[in-house]
Amino acid sequence: MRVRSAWLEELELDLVEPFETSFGVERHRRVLLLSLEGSSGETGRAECVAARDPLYSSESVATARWMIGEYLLPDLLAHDTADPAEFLARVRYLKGHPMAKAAVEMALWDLHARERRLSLSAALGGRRRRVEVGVSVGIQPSVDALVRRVGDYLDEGYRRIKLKVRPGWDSEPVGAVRREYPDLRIWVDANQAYPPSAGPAVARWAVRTGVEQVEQPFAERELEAHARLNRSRKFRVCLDESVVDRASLEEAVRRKALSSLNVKPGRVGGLTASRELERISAAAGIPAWVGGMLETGVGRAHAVALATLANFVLPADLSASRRYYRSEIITSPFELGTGSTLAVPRGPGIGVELDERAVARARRRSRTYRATRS
Ligand code: OSB
Ligand code: MG
Repeated sequence: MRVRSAWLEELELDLVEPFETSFGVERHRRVLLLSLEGSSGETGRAECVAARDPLYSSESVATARWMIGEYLLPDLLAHDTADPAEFLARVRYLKGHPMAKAAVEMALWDLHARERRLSLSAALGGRRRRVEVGVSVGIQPSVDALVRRVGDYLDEGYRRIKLKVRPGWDSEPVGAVRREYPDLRIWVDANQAYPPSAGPAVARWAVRTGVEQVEQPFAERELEAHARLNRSRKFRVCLDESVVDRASLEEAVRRKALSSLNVKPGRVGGLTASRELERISAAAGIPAWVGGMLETGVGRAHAVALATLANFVLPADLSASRRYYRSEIITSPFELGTGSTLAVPRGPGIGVELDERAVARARRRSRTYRATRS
């Protein structure tokens, strides 16, 4: 592949409602949207999942814009690149910044698949035509509001609900949802908010309220605390932030710190890394699922394609477009289908096209980069 030019746009999009987690509230998202035009005339796209502030991870929109613009695109535009893996190998000397690298790598996957007239799912080796999904519900102003919100999502057809929790917002709201919906599959996600000493209390309310899975209750490095909680075996312990690459997953497996794995392609450095994590989790007998970072339709299309791989057996955090933004930036928004599923786009690459008017309305800055070699 030869990338002839690239453009990096920064969009501002309003969420349909605030999304509150243990680390903060998001009302809008700044999204970096990257387009790579190949000498073939095809264009590959991806978005960067970094948020405006470094609360969920150390990266931010500003650090990703800098990394992509100052290092990754100049490298890409100065070389021919056989495939995304070759690009990754070339930028390995640059430390860290997996979200920035993922944006470029994923746009290359889209371009590569489009040039080969393959859907991204097929290019990755995926099999499913629909992927099962759930919905992630933020912390609400009151327990009543939460129960109502969950009810609305169930009416829309979601069958698995993930509740964001933190100390002070856990056993009571989760218990209230359980009382209202005795058979519901309830997962919880704390985004590292509990100290290891809270493990026994977390286990007690999780069992009492019939929680199926507890995601990332403790800090990223607290593998031992996760392993201790995982011994209860009455619910799965899922790792999200703790797994950043192959080595961290292998260590977590060795220490029995997880019984479920959340793979977010935009967080772990892209689709090549995600596929590797899928393979390792499969070999270890650990069920995996694809997580979300409030992506637009572009990032959602990448994630949906990834979720067609064999070991993504648990429902993904990839909901319908209307759950996220007031205005979607793709022409065919994702809709929830029967059995709480999203259809996998069949067209070349990520299989979705930009709604240029919506992008123009959301655009706050934009920069073009051109090939430097002859
Ligand atoms: O921890 O899974 C998380 C969103 C932003 C940052 C972290 C997380 C999330 C979600 C959103 O839970 C899931 C989605 O995109 O639907
Ligand atoms: Mg999470």
